[in-house]
Amino acid sequence: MIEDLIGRWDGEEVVVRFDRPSGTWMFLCIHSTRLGPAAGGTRMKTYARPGDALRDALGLSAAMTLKLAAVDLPFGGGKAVLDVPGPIGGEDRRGLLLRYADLLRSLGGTYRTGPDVNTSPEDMDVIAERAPYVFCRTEAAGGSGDPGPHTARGVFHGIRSSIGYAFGSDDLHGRVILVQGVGDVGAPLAAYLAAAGARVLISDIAADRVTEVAARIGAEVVAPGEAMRTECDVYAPCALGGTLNEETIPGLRCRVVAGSANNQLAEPEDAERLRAAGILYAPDFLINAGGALYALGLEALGWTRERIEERHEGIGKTLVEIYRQADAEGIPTAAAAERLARSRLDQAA
Ligand code: PPY
Repeated sequence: MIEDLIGRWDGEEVVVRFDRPSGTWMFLCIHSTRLGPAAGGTRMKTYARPGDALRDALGLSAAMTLKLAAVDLPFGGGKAVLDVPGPIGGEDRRGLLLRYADLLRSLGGTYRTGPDVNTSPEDMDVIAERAPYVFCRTEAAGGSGDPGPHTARGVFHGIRSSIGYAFGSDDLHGRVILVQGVGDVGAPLAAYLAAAGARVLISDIAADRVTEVAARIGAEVVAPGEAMRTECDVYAPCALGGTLNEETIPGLRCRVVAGSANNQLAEPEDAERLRAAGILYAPDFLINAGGALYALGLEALGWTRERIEERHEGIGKTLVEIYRQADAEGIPTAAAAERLARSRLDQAA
């Protein structure tokens, strides 16, 4: 299984460690350093089998390469997955993170990390005790803090531009937008959309969270099992990836798919399935680059907040260029966005 997974992957390096004290498999995937050191978050999650964690890390690292190239950042793509046997907190979590930090330090800066699903700026503070290659520490510790709301900002601009392209006006008043997953990115996104006048529908498997967000921003709640079949203008997947597949795409009742989740397509063919269904798809690795623009811009490139907001607006502008190219050539939007990213990678070669 491992040889198949890594054999089919086109990245540079995989580092595997089994952490005996916690029973955690660590997979650090350095997909590309062509544009600069590999950057991407560290995900903590429990998988059925370690091979599933490796598959996730390999795919997520490749998406980081496309993301950072698509928005022209001088970084390559990487991702790490910590496949924990179950929820881990307190001193056990701290011990795991410190041992992970030792491994990260041993790579000498080839891979630089940050938060992802189930890791926080506080976790980054712990890692930074032992390794210098960490973005998004807490602001109290001198880092850029939680990138989630900034990813949401980029997605917000991306949704507005996508609506403008699909409907001829980017006014959000009266537009129905379904945000699936109201966590670290989905909740601030839903708030931005509601403030701009959209009618926001939200769903989440965590009932307490969805109730709280709905009351706070004035959104309507949709049952998790209904989300993908609900009629709306925009479906915004903001939870885990893979929701767009052969089974779900025919049931979609939206004009646009534009959300923050990484690796939304279960397989590459789903890009063509969306196109054939007349659904405008905002390529995930482009629309969700706002967190990377924020963290790397602020911490590595010395950008001001104004410059970051401009780059977040730029995500929307780039999407429209991609849509025009894809329509003119009759190709999926994901193919057009990949071509943009690959042209930057080829230039650097
Ligand atoms: C992502 O966009 O999925 C990231 O992992 C963003 C990121 C990039 C670099 C450091 C931390 C997080």
